[in-house]
This record gives sequence, structure tokens and C-alpha cells, in this order.
Amino acid sequence: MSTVRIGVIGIGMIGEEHIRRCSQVLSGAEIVALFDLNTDRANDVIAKYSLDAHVAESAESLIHDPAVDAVFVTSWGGTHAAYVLEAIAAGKYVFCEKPLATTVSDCERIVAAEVDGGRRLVQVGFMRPYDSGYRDLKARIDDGTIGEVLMVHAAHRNPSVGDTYTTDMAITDTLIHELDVLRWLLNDEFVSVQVLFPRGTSVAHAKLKDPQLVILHTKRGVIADIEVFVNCQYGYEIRCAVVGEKGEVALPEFPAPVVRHGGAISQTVLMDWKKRFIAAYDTEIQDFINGVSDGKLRGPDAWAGYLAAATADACLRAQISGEIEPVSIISRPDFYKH
Ligand code: NAD
Ligand code: ISE
Repeated sequence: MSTVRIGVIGIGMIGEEHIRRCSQVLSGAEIVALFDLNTDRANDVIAKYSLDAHVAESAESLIHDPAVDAVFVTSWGGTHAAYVLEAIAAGKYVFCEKPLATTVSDCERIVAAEVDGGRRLVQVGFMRPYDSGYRDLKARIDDGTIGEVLMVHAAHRNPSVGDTYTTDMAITDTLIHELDVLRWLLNDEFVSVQVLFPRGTSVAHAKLKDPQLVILHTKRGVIADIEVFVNCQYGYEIRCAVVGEKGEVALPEFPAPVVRHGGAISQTVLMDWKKRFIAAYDTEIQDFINGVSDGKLRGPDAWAGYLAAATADACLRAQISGEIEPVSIISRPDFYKH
């Protein structure tokens, strides 16, 4: 395939970002169709990036448009499953932002549809495995530098969230990245989880318990503690330290100049998620474009989306029960054993 013609459903923050990178940064793709519930928003983005594209009448017409080779699903999480299933039915490649679906049963439906179709068509927007920091960590784990892995200490902090963000979203919207990347990093599976609620911050609204501490146990006995703190106020920060028998590897700080001024040494912290993984998003989307072009997707698959959702589901049960909850996983279809 020469140029991959892409249709985008959901032109919000990340939808626009992926359109910008396809039209201004990456190669081999063009944006040809857009759909958003808010038509003005789609038209504004066409004008802003001078796209040679049209606004589709519906998401379904965009998916079935013969002039669209591949679909980006970047709408709200609850809408993903229906569009991914429609794309699979149409035989179209689909890049779906996280989460693949908001329920485990919808993820199972997507997995079953892809297996039935007999062709890999789905890539999930888990971009952290494309991040150079995480890739360096994985190399040090895989080459034995730190010996057998014993523990992981991680944190996912946002300065603030809106008042529609609830306690469960700390798992399904935020922690979901760690659920995917740690499994990939450790090459291990999660078997059980516990969620603890420390003293809550006074700035979270009444429907949100914040922060939360998630304890994950893996098949090989590794324990990972992950802090999710979405009203930390001071900035956006992702931490990950992997402790082994012989040493530790940790994510580097996001690069920022060290300023000496007025009797102090200081370093700026990012205030939101957009720049933290900007290079990883570029690599992720270029990999999708290349995969569509040569007929072989390589990025996180629907099975990875399912595993993250099934682990998130156990976390949600643990939030309510306060107990250690098992992670139950269906048996992996041979289709995903690659
Ligand atoms: P957003 O609210 O900024 O944008 C969502 C857009 O989708 C809005 O313009 C809305 O009108 C549109 N939309 C909603 N339902 C629709 C439907 N049924 N059909 C067409 N358009 C619809 O949200 P966002 O921050 O861009 O997040 C979108 C998705 O991307 C979410 O699933 C989110 O979890 C994910 N996301 C991923 C990352 C990442 O780091 N990978 C970062 C941010 C967001
Ligand atoms: C957002 O939805 C994302 O997916 C970002 O990557 C994440 O780090 C942020 O916390 C979420 O709000």
C-alpha cells in the first residue's frame, strides 16, 4: 500500500494530537475523513491543519468508506468497543486509544471477532512500550543486569482532574497504562490485586477517593506497588523503579534544564501528560502506519487490551471489597501466541 488513508473518530485532545503528528511529523499516511459528535470541532481541525479531508456523516459511514484504509478510534472510552467491532466487520485496520473497551466482556467480544476474522486488525493505544525510558529498563531486566526481579515501585501522578473523574477511573483511565506496561516490562502475568486507600487529599471532590495504592502480585511472585494520585497539585509525573536481586533500574526524570538562580537549584516539572510521552506517541503511530502499509501490525494487540481490562476489573472489585482479589483470565487463543 502506498499512502495509508486514515479516518479519525473522536477529534478531542488526543484525536487532534494524532492528526497533527500524521499530517506534520510522520510519513506514509494522510488523514482523509473525520467524525466527531461535535461537527464544528471536526471542521476546525481540518482548517487548522489544512487537511484535504471531509467530515463524515457518521462513524459507521467513515468506517465503511472505501477511501478509508484504517481507522483511529479516539473518542470517549465507552464508545470504543462498538467502533472497533464495526471496523473488524468491515475488514479495516483500527488503532484504538486506551482503553480497548470499558468492560471485560466487550474486550472478549473484540478478541473473538478478530480471531473469527482470522486477520490481525487491531492495535491498542498503549504507547509506553514505545518509550525509550521503559525500553532501556526492559533491556536491563532482560540482560540480567539487576538479576531476578523481586519488586516494582511505581507512581502515576496528575496535578488535578475534573469533577466527572471518579474513584473507578483511577483504575480504568489512569492505572490502565501501568497494567499494560508492567506486564510487558516484567514478561509476567498478574494473578491478584489489592487496593488500599491512604488518608485522602482534601482537594479531591466527594466522589473521588484520592490517592490510591494498588498492590499487584504476579505469577512469578513479584509484588508491584503503584501509587495513583490524580490531585497531587505540583505536576504530572510517572515513576517506575524495578528492584532485582543484584540492583535496581528506574525511569529517568523527564529532561528539563537544571536552573541555578536566586540561591536555589530548580528543575521544571511538566503540568500535564501531553509532552511526557510525545516521542513514544510518534513511534507508536508510525509503527501502526508501517504495519498497515505492509499488512502486519506489531504494536499492542487486542489481547493486551483484554488483559489490561481483566486486571482493571479485579482492581475495581478490590476497591470495594478491600480484599486481595484474583485476576481471572480466559485462555489465550492461539491467534495471539506470537
Ligand atoms: P476528549 O474529551 O478531549 O475528546 C473526545 C472527543 O470524542 C470529543 O471531541 C467528543 O465529542 C468525541 N466523541 C465522544 N463520543 C463520540 C462518538 N460516539 N462519536 C464521535 N465522537 C465522539 O478526550 P481525549 O482526552 O482526547 O480522550 C479520548 C480517548 O483517548 C480516551 O479513551 C482516553 O482514555 C484516550 N487518551 C489516551 C491517552 C494516552 O496517553 N494514550 C491520553 C489521553 C487520552
Ligand atoms: C490520560 O487519559 C492518559 O491516557 C495519559 O497517558 C495518562 O497518563 C493520564 O493520566 C490520563 O488522564
